[in-house]
Amino acid sequence: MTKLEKKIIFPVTRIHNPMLLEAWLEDGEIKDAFISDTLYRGFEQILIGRSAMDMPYYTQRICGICSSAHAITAALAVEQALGMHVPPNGQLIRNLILTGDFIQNHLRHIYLFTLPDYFRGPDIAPFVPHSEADLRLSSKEDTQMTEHYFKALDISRVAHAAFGVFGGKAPHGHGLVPGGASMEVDADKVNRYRGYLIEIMGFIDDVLLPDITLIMKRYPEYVDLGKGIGNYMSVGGFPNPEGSTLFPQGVILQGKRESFSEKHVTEDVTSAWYKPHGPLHPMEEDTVPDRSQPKGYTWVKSPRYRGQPVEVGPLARAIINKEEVIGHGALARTWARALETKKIAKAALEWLNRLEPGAETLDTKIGQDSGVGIGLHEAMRGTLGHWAAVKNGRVKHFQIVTPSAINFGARDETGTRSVGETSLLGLKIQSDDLKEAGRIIRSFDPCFSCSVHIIDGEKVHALKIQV
Ligand code: NFE
Ligand code: MG
Repeated sequence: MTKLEKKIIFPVTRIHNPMLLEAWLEDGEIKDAFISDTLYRGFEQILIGRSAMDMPYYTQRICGICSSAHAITAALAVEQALGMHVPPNGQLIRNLILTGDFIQNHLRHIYLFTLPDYFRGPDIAPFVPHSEADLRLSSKEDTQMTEHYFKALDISRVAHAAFGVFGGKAPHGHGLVPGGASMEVDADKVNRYRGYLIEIMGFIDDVLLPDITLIMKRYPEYVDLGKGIGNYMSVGGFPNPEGSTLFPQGVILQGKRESFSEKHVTEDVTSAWYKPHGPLHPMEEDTVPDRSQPKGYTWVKSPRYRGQPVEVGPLARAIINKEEVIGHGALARTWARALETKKIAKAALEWLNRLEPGAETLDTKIGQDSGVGIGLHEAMRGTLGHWAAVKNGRVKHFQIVTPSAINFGARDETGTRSVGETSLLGLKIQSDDLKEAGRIIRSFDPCFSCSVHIIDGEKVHALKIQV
């Protein structure tokens, strides 16, 4: 029998962050994979006892790249708990804040974190040292992709500026609060936002979509390599004032569609470093760290929907929305993310046109000072949920389930792997640095994010640094 060989990528992504992949290979094929978050943060405990009205501000600090997704989700939870209502203008402004944040996220993810796996940058920072494995673009295309990499940085900054028009600043804006949006609408803000959006839309059509098309042409097998398990979920998002939403809500389990109910969401901690409990609804569970758990290998819990792992993100949203998708693997996710960028930008132009200068954006009236609220909104990487109990205006219980936890949580009490771990099984590895696995994991846009070196887990020394 061949001995399994252990290989580690750490960290996996190209922003800061503590995501680790432990892959077990036999004859160059991944037989098993463990994905671990090596950092404990404890946000859910930090929130206890604080003013519910501050939740959009606190929870945004969970992350620098999906901050407004936490703001909206926390605001929804608090509004439900306290009986608050958002005026139509406030709803539109929130969508516009989120739009800026989604677009900067999608552009940065695609250009800064994904594409460097597929093209050769120049011999300057941040492209050196780089992996030479399996690069298929011509040198002219490499040069063009490098130019687009830097242009994408510029345009993602423009998207942040759009976020800032109604958010006050980015990331961690001030403009999205329980009851609506704190900024008023005037012609100057609308015009500034529109200018940013038009510049972004030009980049999407002229650069982003052709670039991903080229990558799919050169790496066709990656459109389907790294498939999930056929379970998809979206809780919806970007509501219009009359109630329809740009993003759909729904679930597909083993090919069958059903409507979403938050009652079916559970988390267990069998393989995570927490005080043990079986599958529990977020209103029932706690978060008690315990690094000594024998089966633990990560700080990420195991979110499940009706006991099953699901995939979330732009590809899941497209599938739930019955849009045609190009495949189900790594580059299909990236293509869905690119198309979604265009879809949101287009919708934002309409939201902008519907804003009413001078009309109310915020309603601070509260119905009661205690209650329970569930905020659900799609974030950049997929489904985000905040479950809150509020007593006398203060947070009594707060549980957050993030998209990266859903895609990459620990294996559960039945030993079932997340979609992220499963997507690597059977993958053939030819590179020294597990580039094939990196391409697949990064296609989910994991937010254990960040940089750049690969280590050998046995000898624990750096093998390679790549950007
Ligand atoms: Ni830090 Fe986030 C998103 C949330 S975590 S990026 O999108 O919520 O997956
Ligand atoms: Mg949580």
